[in-house]
This record gives sequence, C-alpha cells and structure tokens, in this order.
Amino acid sequence: MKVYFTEEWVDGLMIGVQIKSVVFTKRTKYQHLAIYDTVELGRMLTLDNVIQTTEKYEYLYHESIAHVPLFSHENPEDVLIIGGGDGGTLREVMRHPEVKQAVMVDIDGDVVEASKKYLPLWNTGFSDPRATVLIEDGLKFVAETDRKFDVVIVDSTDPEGPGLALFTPEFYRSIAAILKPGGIMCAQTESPLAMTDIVREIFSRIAKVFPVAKLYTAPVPSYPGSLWSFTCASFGPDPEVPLRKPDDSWKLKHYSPEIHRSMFVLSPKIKRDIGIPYQ
Ligand code: AG3
Repeated sequence: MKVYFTEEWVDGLMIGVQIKSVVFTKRTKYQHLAIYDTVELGRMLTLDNVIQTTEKYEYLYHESIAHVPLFSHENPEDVLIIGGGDGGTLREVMRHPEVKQAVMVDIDGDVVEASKKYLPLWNTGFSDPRATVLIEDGLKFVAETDRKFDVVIVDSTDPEGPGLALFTPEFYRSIAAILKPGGIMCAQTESPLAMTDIVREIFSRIAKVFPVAKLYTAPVPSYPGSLWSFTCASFGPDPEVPLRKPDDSWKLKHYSPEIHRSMFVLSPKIKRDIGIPYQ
C-alpha cells in the first residue's frame, strides 16, 4: 500500500509525498513536528503538516538564504539567524571564514533537538565553536538584545502559528535597529507564484522599513509554486552584488556568483504582482 503525506499548497492544489517510514513525531509546545523518510525526497521535516525541508531540495533554499546576504556584505563577522531550527541555514553560514560569531534563535527546542538527532546532513553547523543556539522567541530577542549584527537571516515558517510574528512591521523595525552600519537583513518571503498577495504584503512591509529592499527567487520544488522568494534589505549595501565567491572545496550545489546576480532577475509578471518598484 502506498502512503502519501499531503500538504495543501493553496485551495484546490496539493503536493503528495510518498512516505517510506515515520522517523519521529512530537506535539511540541508550539507545533506538531514530524520527520519522515520519503521515497523521492529523502528525509523530510514538517511542522503543522507543512513541509519545511527535504533532503533532496534543502540546498536550494539554504544556499540561497545564506550566501546571498553573506557574500554581498563586506565583512560579515556577526550573524544572527532567527528560526532555522533544522540547522541548514546555520550550516551554510558557518562555511564563511569571515564569520566570527553566529547566533541562532529558534523558539522551539524540540525542533533543534530532533534535527540534531535525525537530520545529520543538515546539522554540521551546530558543533562549530563560533555558533551559539538559543531557544527563545525571536521577536523578543531582536526587541531586547544589546548586540548588533552584520547579517540577520530570518528563516521562518509560513506566516501562520508561531511564524506569524516574524512578518510584522514591528519585527522588521527591531531588526533594522540591531544591524551594524553596512548590515544586511535577509528573510524568506514565501512563493511569488502561489502566494502572490502574501508576498506583496510582506515585501511592502520590508520596503517601508529599509531604503534598499530587493526580492530574489530560487526554485524549491517541494514548496508551493515550486518557486520561492527571499528579500534582502539594508541601509546601503546592494545585495545584488557578490563581493567574494565560495571556495571550490565547499562543493556548493546551487549558489555561484552568476546565480547570485541571476536570482534578482524577476519576470514582468512577478514584478507587477508583487509591486516591485525597481527595474
Ligand atoms: N522555512 C520556510 C518553509 C516554508 C515552506 N512553506 C510551505 N511548504 N508551505 C524553511 C525552513 C528551512 N530551514
């Protein structure tokens, strides 16, 4: 018998992922966490029945959310990750020798624990001595911390449940206040093809806080619309321009300086739909 996990992407359309086995499930304090082994996508982590990351495609998302802001920053020494409990973003951040300290703040310690145990491929960053993991509310952390960061990455869930607060103007203003001069924020901003209205709203909120706000995309076939967006924002630096390049030894699968620039090239429809003011 074939057993499928399904996630409704939008009304009337869902993705089905054939499951080999259930590796782990837990109702945590915040959400329902599940880890599966799947036939086509390898190991997969879901929160509240929403696909967060899959072994087959996680690199597309994690390389895109981490390397674009880090390579367009002159010298990213202090990095903050909000969310990202699976550890994929932290793994990519820790590849950069410029990074002296990376702090990851995730609200759900159960996600971090389960990822350390069951997602070995994702979690090589956790053991890096430059990395600190805090189990706290990211909204509260950015509002209260005295520390300043060169790069802040928001690797959240969809704007529902615990993730909702991480898409508010208040949250973006708090991030703006903890960026060092020349700092860059990068947030995952949902699917420009499947969730047009949501992306439009999030992008406009970010663009109201930061004078530079640029949306870019990467293919992620396991997410709604199969095309995902991210928004980099700053008070100066242009996130479209890579200043360094990855070492060959990193063996990246998606990111390159050419891909970096190409990710910011948006179709006329996406620009219109999202209300992108620039060319
Ligand atoms: N966070 C964003 C995943 C959103 C997926 N949405 C969906 N499937 N409806 C991914 C966390 C990876 N570190």
